[in-house]
Amino acid sequence: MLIFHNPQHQRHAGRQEMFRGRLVDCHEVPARQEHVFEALKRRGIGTLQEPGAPDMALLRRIHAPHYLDFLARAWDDWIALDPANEAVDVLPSVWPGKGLRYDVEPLNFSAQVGRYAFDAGTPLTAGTWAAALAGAACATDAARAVASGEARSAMALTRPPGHHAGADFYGGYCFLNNSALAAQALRDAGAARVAVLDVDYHHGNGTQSIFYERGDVFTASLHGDPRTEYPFYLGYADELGSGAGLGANLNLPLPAGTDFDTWLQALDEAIAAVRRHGAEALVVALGVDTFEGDPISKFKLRAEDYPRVGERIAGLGLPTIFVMEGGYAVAALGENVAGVLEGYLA
Ligand code: Q9C
Ligand code: ZN
Repeated sequence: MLIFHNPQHQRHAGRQEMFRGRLVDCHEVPARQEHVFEALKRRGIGTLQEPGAPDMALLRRIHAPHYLDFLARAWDDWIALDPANEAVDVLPSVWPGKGLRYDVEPLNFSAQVGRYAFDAGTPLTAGTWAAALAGAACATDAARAVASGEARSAMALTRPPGHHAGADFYGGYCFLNNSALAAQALRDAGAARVAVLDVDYHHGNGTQSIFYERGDVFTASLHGDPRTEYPFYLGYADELGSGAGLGANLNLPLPAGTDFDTWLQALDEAIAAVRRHGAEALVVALGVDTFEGDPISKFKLRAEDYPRVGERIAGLGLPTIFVMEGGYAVAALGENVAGVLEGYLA
């Protein structure tokens, strides 16, 4: 297994996120990737590799060019408003919701931020664009290494995560949709049908929305029931895809408190659906915020459960790309991610 790790990830280091009416320290921190990196190295899992340059043409097919332009200039625009802004990260405070216009780009910077960000929990920092781009390169290179036959499986070990980011929006700590980029790269390399299996605690709303009208990329997500869990406004079982994509989206919402036995039944259901779809390659959006010790999530998976997750995924027998998503029990991240990969490789 090739592991493409993001050498730029530390440049994205948000200071504060809005959480229940207060600014609190970010959950999505650089130490997350360091713990996974060290665990993989220590256990000798895979071959660690750095990514090449990002493929901007591929990025522009998954994300709207005007959105990418905004991300690229956002920090400079923020500092141009006031050099003292250096001390604060960019967070939105106003949005084009409820009867307001989404189709016009206001000149006001805060208004622009609100047009692209769907929550106030995702700080944009000085190095966010550089880190997100290198992360996208990890996902693309991982997909291409597997598609070319160089490796049977690969992992994109990156942060920031990606599955909440859509064609023209960010949120949920995500800016560029790494899993979607990997899926598109697999399609471009010749796989007629691919699947994205999202096992993060949170619904992969960005990935779902990117592929919602496409039949060639099957999206399946098991996650905390959005009636009570973030991202709240998407991820329900009646979202089946539309047009050519009708039947190519599967949501399996599960109640808070779900334990491994119940979760595993949902995983098996998603895996059976991936098989029925006829996918020739698989992207796993690998969040381990399903862990019982996760500070912002409510499932009950234990460390010893993760190898069995990897084993089940291996049972599909598909060329597979793992893409790092969430997981906020920072000290346990290494063991839990390593567990999935070891179970997969066993
Ligand atoms: N009161 C990922 O795992 N904050 N993103 C939730 C709930 C957002 C998680 C606050 C959680 C986003 C990639
Ligand atoms: Zn998550």
